[in-house]
Amino acid sequence: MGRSCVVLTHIETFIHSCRKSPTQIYFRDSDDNGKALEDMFDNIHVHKPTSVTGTNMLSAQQVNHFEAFGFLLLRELYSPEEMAELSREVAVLMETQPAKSDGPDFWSLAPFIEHSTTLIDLPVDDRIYQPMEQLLGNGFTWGGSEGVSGSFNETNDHQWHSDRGGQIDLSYRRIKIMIYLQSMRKETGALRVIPGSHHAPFHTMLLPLQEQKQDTSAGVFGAAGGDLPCTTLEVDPGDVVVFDHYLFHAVYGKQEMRRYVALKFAAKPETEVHYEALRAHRQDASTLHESLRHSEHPRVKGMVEGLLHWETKLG
Ligand SMILES: O=C(O)CCC(=O)C(=O)O
Repeated sequence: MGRSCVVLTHIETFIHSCRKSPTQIYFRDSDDNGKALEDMFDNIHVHKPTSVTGTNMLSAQQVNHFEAFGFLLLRELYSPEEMAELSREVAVLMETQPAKSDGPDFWSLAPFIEHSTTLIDLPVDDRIYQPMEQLLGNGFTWGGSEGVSGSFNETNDHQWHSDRGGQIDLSYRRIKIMIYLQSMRKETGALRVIPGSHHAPFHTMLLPLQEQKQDTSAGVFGAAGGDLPCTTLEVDPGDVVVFDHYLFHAVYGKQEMRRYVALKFAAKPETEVHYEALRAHRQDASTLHESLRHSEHPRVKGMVEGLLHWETKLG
């Protein structure tokens, strides 16, 4: 029997259909009502809403938060079932794709989701696409993906850094999304961020951290990296972290089983300088996977056309 998806405003409208077939419900009402429905009917699964509008658009407050602090933590964006499926597919890719491996316990591949017929849908799904359109604007572009397992160093940390450190003068917004497959807390590998460090004056003051040695932070600020003031984005599977690529971030206490999928996006490249900035990080058209380059999906086409335009123009 097929599964139906019902968006609800009134309880009466769906009870009949629930009796007939397994039903997934996207509920706009309170969590209490959703729970009561699950209790009443075996074949109902209630999804918590990601926004009160019934869409995946960020609220004005979330947009303000991103602008001011440079990050968002979106809770329970994916259901446990979706995360189980995602984890399975990630594991398959990790077993079958040759990767850059810096050690027995480290595995990484970029591009990553481009190798999967299911994971490739992540960026066009409303839950990712709509927030990216809000934060990056029309014509935003695909910036590639990564799959990572384990730690690239023996200290199981990633010292403070910005992925686009020193390029702040470009004011060219680029975003990274982290989908972690394990729960993480402050001392066990959760991503730490320095709120507001994507703003030019603050960013510039932190640039000495870019050296990323074990004693860099102590040398610059008199405090070990693990003791710098920050916000820790503790996550459980299903949560999603969104951060500005200029933001300073770090990780301490990575655990043995630690995996994530990263999705990257950028604002529409308006100038040659923007495109060259993408090229410097292998986010230009030359790295576009064939399945994206030739996709007929309107959202994918929109996300690659800026790159293809500059490729034609500049080679
Ligand atoms: O391992 C993580 O959670 C963050 C990775 C990171 O800092 C980076 O890719 O720049």
